[in-house]
Amino acid sequence: MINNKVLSIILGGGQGSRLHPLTEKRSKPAVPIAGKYRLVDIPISNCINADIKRMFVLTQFNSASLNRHIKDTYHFSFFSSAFVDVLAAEQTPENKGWFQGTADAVRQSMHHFLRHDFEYALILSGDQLYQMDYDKMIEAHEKSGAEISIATIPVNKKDATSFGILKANDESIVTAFIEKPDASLLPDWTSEVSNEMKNEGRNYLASMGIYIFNRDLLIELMSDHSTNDFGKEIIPQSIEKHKTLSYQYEGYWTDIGNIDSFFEANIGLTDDIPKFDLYDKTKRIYTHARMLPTTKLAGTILEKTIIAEGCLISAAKIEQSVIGIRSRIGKESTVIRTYMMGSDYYETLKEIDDKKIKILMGIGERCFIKNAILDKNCRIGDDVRINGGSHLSDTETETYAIKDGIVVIKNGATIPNGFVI
Ligand code: ADQ
Ligand code: ADP
Repeated sequence: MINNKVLSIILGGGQGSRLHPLTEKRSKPAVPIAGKYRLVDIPISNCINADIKRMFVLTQFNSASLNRHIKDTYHFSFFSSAFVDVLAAEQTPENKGWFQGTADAVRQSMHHFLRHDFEYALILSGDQLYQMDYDKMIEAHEKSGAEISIATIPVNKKDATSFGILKANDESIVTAFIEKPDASLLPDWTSEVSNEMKNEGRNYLASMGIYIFNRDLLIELMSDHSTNDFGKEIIPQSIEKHKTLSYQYEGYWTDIGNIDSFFEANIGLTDDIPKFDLYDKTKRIYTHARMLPTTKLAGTILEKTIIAEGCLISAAKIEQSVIGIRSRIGKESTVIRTYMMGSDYYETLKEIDDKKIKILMGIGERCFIKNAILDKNCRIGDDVRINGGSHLSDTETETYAIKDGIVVIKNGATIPNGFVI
């Protein structure tokens, strides 16, 4: 079977802080999405759905929540060769402990990969929301006789400057590549695309940062220590020397590497027909099976909202929001366009009755919360008003940050009664 030839390498995030403050206490793959999942569940589930069952997750540091999540979620049979292993940057005398870039992350971990039999390395990003059949890409790679394949997607002019843009010939072989071109260069980089894409103004072929490398070529490329990054160095330097296939994809795919795109991707799940389909049983997204009780609601008007398991909700109204596991929301509160990640545990009735906890986990009573992300285990007091939007400028305090008008309440932060943002 083709997929036994594949080893998957998931790039779990660099030193970059684009998702800060969500990555303040955890590594990027562990960031919670869609109310009950973690970012890393997306590429892992896509691999499992394609029957690729050997995966490495490369991360800058081994956060407790990432390890616990992987250990508690992905159990494979004792008789299976399947595994998900987390590899963190290791500090050595020559290396100060960070991966210098995506290629450096792969290079430093090569000795782990080479212990396994594989013909193709499938390199994936850890911060994208999409459901893709990797098997079809692997088949196309094998059939073309290419040494490298890049998954590509048509994008519009506005987005083109944030991606690697390429050109391909009639056989879909890549003939030119430029990483994140300056807007002034764009006129030279348009491609022939389908009428549907043309009508949407998507005339540029972008790299999705998803690559297949033949094993021998990857070993050769990684032995050159002068390169640190796939997009900036390896891909542009390779296309002339090694046959590189553009595998075009036109389904839903979005980069969720910054607060704004992360927020919109989550809120997008509340659309009538979300572009990312969590309800397609042929493309399941897996996560930790927590055995939580059902959600209990009392007197709440709900409009376009998704609510995960184990919540206790007495809010007045929740609109266009994603409410994560074990969330508690008090009476007469209103929550609009908000991603509440939920809590890692419940406070016991005894703790609550003893009045030892001044502000309970979750959202208190009579609050108004709009355009916000509430990280896990937050404590929002009573009568709190958080009104995110473009009228707010970027700022950061000990308990919250504002980025692009979105108010992010930090993990475990307490917002006192009556506080206004
Ligand atoms: P970017 O997403 O800007 O562009 P990069 O920051 O290198 O590229 O991230 C790629 C993936 O690797 C992300 O998932 C990131 O979290 C992870 N990553 C980054 N540095 C890492 C490190 N040191 N260790 C481990 N993981 C790391 C890339 C390509 C573009 C392409 C876009 C598509 O360079 O050509 O268009 O992806 O999103
Ligand atoms: P997830 O997959 O999101 O980590 P879990 O349902 O596994 O979700 O819960 C998260 C973790 O929180 C569990 O490992 C649980 O042991 C831990 N936890 C439970 N009670 C507490 C507590 N009082 N304080 C901090 N963490 C706790």
